[in-house]
Amino acid sequence: MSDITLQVWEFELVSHVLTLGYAVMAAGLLYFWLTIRQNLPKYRMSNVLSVVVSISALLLLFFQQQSWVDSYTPILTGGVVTGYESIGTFSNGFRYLNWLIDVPNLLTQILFVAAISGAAFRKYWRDFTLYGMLMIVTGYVGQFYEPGRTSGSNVALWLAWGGVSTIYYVFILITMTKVIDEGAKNMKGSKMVGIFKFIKPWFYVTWTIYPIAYLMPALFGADIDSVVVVSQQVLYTIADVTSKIIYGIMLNTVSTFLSQ
Ligand code: RET
Repeated sequence: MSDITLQVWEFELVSHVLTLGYAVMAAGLLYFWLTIRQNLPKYRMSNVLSVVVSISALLLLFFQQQSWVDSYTPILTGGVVTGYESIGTFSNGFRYLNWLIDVPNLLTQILFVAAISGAAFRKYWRDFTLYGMLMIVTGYVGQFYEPGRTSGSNVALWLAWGGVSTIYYVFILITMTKVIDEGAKNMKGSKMVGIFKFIKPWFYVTWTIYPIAYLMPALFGADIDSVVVVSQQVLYTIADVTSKIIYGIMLNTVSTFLSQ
């Protein structure tokens, strides 16, 4: 990325948000692990997948925070820190690779709680994995062309790869809608249907934060500046907490209740 100067609060905000992010992942990890036995064996795989997702995100956010701190150096004016200047490359590339693990797991875990099995399970699992991986890999390629990078930036290619990625994202939304409708039918009459159905709008909103963060350079002008970098980190972290941990808590609440 090009040279960026951050205000002190901007540098600190991102550092704090990333730290909060990995602390939440650690808490989530323990919660999903410790509550696993409150679920019937047929639901437990959902908790196992939440544990896998939490640990991979915990590591990612931890290293993302370290990389953030290493990528900026304080600007001193008369011995006082008045801002931060970029010295290294801080990129979101690691995040995309983390999603490669987490996205298929997040999509698969709901199949256990929705009580989908047999051939239907295999079909949904295959579609989720395929669309998820293609969405991320094409988005990963696209982010190399993000406007404002010192080299390689190309707006047309950035939008084109982002557009291809969005097609797979729409397939995921359609498949998830079917899964939630089917799962709600399977638990008809239970008090948990309301929470389970609420996962649908929750999923739409929290997952859509990711493409919005991708588009930040378009919303704030082509030059990468501090607003883009800072807002991306804050948005991605909010999306991580809501799409992994809060989603997992909703699924765990439903499956624990259904296990009684
Ligand atoms: C990209 C590229 C631009 C277009 C779209 C994207 C969608 C990303 C999504 C990511 C979800 C990630 C999750 C991670 C959890 O660990 C790749 C930003 C549509 C939806 C849920």
